[in-house]
Amino acid sequence: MRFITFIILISTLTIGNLSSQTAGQAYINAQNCIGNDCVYPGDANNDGLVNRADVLTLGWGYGKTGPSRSTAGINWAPSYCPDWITSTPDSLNNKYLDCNGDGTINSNDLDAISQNYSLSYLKYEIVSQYEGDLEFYLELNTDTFIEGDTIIAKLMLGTELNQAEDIYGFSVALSYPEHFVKDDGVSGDFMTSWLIDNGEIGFYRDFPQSGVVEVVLSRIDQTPVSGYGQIGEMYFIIEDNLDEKGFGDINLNFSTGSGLVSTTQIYSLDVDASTEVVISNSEKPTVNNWKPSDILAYPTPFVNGVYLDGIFPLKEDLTFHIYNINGQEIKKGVLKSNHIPLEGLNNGVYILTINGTDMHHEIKIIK
Ligand SMILES: [Ca+2]
Ligand SMILES: [Ca+2]
Repeated sequence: MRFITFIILISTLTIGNLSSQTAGQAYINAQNCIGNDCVYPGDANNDGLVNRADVLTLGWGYGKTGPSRSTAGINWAPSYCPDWITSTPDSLNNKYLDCNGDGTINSNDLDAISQNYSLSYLKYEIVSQYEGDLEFYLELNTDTFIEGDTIIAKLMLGTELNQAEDIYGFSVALSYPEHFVKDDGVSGDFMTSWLIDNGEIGFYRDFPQSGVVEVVLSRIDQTPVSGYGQIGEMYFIIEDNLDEKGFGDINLNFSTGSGLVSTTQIYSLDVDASTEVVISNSEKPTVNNWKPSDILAYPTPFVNGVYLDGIFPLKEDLTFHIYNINGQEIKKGVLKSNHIPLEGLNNGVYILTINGTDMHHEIKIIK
């Protein structure tokens, strides 16, 4: 017979009154923990790995409060926290969701996830497969780009005929052609989204070496929603000197894989959407071969003027005219830089025209 003796040494724990769980209450002498009870800062779903599933999990407990462990900090180390009185829909204690340990679950907890992203300890559970029918696809702003342009990839979830039902959060890994995207050239915006209202949990993590960006969006009101269309958009700035990469049209692929969907639990999801763009490096734009899509005026709406993109360097003198919606000319001049000052205009819609020897281009601008 063999005897195995487990000896567990526990330092003296001085734990506060567990029945009064208020935000901001620190358990200064309670830093030790055992096994599954330990909180790792950023591992919101307590599966042993910090990744985008933790961002989705955060959304479930958003706004909830409980005992803090604020003396523990957010560095990757286990720390003790008494159980909170609240749990997630799939019965995980909310103490794990308070990633920075300040006693409140909110967007500040993304800092701990971001700092500890990809760190793990040995404990990773397989996520079960989503059985529903969920359509996801990418929509690019145009299919041809030149160097220095920004590609906008709209993330589209659900279609009019096949709406996404009862969704609380969504994540996808998006592959992009890293050799043609500038370093630090990836960013995102989640303010236009049927899935999330205010962008508080809109998160992305870029892996520029491998050309993958992981995108996560989660609601924060404990209420799943149904809908279809845009849930967010990602921006990719194309390298501004493609000469080194050779001339000619190059087909570039944007594709997705490895999704996660959050309902009342987190499921893995097969996502297979890809779309192709052409980067043209054979034909630099000149005044003679502009396409309407080359010329952009921004911002819209503008405040004190607009900037132009896509027509410089100028090959000839160009004039501009501004008309109001009734066709009356408001201003005109010679284009000297990429900025047209437009102070003092009333709010409304205007038409900007740019004129050269054999071109006439109109852009609608809004103040
Ligand atoms: Ca985790
Ligand atoms: Ca927190």
